[in-house]
Amino acid sequence: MYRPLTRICLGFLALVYLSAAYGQTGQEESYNRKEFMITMRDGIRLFTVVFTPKKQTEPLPFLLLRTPYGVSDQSSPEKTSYVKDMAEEGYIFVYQDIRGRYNSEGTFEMQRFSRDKTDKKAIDESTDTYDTFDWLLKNIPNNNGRAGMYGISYAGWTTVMGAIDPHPALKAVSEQATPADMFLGDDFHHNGAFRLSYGFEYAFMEEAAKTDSLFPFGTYDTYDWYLKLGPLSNVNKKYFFHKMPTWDNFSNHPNYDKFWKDQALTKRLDSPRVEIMNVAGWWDQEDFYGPQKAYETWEKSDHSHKNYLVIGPWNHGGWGRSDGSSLGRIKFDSETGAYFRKNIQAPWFAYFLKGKGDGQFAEAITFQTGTNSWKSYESWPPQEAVLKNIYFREGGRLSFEKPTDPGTSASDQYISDPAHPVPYRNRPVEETYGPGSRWYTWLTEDQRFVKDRPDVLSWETPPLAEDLTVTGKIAAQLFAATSGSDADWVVKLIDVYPETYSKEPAMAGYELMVANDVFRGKFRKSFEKPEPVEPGKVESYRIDLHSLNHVFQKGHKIMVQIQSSWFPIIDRNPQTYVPNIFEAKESDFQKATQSIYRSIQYPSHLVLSVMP
Ligand code: PG9
Repeated sequence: MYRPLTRICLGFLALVYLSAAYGQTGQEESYNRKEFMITMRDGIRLFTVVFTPKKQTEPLPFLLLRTPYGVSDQSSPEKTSYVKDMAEEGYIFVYQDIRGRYNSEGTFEMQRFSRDKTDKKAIDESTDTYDTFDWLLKNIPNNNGRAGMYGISYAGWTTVMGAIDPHPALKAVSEQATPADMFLGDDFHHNGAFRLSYGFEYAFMEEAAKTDSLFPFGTYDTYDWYLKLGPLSNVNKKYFFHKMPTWDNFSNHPNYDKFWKDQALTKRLDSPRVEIMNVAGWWDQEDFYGPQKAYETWEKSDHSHKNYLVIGPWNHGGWGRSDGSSLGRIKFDSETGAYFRKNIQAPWFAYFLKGKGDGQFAEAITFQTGTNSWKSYESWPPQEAVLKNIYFREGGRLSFEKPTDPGTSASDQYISDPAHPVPYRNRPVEETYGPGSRWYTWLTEDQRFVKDRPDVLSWETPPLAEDLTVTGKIAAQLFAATSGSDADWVVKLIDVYPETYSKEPAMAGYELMVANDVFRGKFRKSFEKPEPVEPGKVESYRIDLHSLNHVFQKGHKIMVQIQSSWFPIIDRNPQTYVPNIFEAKESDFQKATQSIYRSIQYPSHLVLSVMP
């Protein structure tokens, strides 16, 4: 979730109220604030806050953000780091509560489906956006007839919804961390594996009430709570009682069926109708897949060059809220968030909405980690990258040389026990959005915390003799067997810092995950029609690790880790095939022996896009 302001702390709200007129600095604000209830075509009214510059000298464009997280305490644009640079330039900033949330009327529907266009009375997020612009153009004076939209995550997704069926005034949008597919790669599932802690807590947060609320765990380390929960069917039996529609949708749609496909962006996007800047973060813990998929999908029919991509070294929404000079313990040598806001986001909107500047924007700008530098590309992924396989070898080695063992049995094993799942981050696993939560930086955590677990396998190269630049798509090709009839495979690509690291001695030996994902075995042939895994049979698993722009520097090592649980972000696979894990029984959860093969016949490897 990305919210410009956190609402959990009531004392903070009081402060916001007091500072509404004068801002936190005590200086008078340079924007006027007005609230409106804007009527949609079906009579439902949406709560909207409009900020106009106090000293407006020319007609200005609108910049609209639509969110489920509440806009009434939105501070003045020039005091909001996310849009401060644009506020100085002058826009009419508009914030709106979407249908059914906070002060808006109507019913909230999680990622509302697109309307049936044959029904003239039907509504969806696109019509709500359209009706809002229609009203704004007529009722907010001194506008220049042009509009933009932007927003992170849910507000990135509402931005996409505004752009697929745009009002004629809408000229440019920046979707940032939009989810694209909730079964394949974003908040709720990855490759069919259910994101338990996120799905459970988010469904409660959005659907228990009209305003956000945290689930009352009563346990600080939610790892224990989720383990004691037992089978997922206990959620409705003990806590939700079928009152959270999103949870019921998870349970009723365990496979990639029409529900997920109709919701996915690949089904909803055609050619770009307005200028679009897609923005993603390399360590986005929620929607890393989405913006890349949105860019890729639009790119297929981007005949008039309207589609752009930016990826930086950020967590979910990090480009909006922080200076971006570091994430967790990882430093980037410059203020990457501030750079994005000032030198990418602001000029981009200024050109398309105000006609300022030369309009020379690179197709793709991605931050290269390792060297810590911004790079521009004419296409993404860059065409000059060459695919290179890096193989799992005997003795825990990782090598560009293929395995030489002819046997079919050359493999490494571990036992995966659903009663002792591998934590996805160092415990305590605080409630996702709870006090003191380290959710926001977990993807950058030092992976040494699990390295010595017997159910986590690692393979690594010797220290590199020279830099290796990986830019573009990457994937894992596993050949694996299980003694059970279903299994999860978690793959992590890790940059291991040198044992002596003079640049930052405390980072010596740090194991930084630079790519990862999980794959639920029963979907290996089809996400629509899962099939049990045959116990003991070596199966092929192709696992998309998305993309990367990272330099493994000379003296660093490349490591791959494999494990079969990542708890509680991913629910425990029972390791016994069940058609619907939401209906699994306690007795379905069984230990299994997992084998990862590394032979001539079954050469497990990662496919890297290496720059020549
Ligand atoms: N990741 C959040 C979300 C977006 C869309 C649907 C469900 C969750 C968010 O940050 O808004």
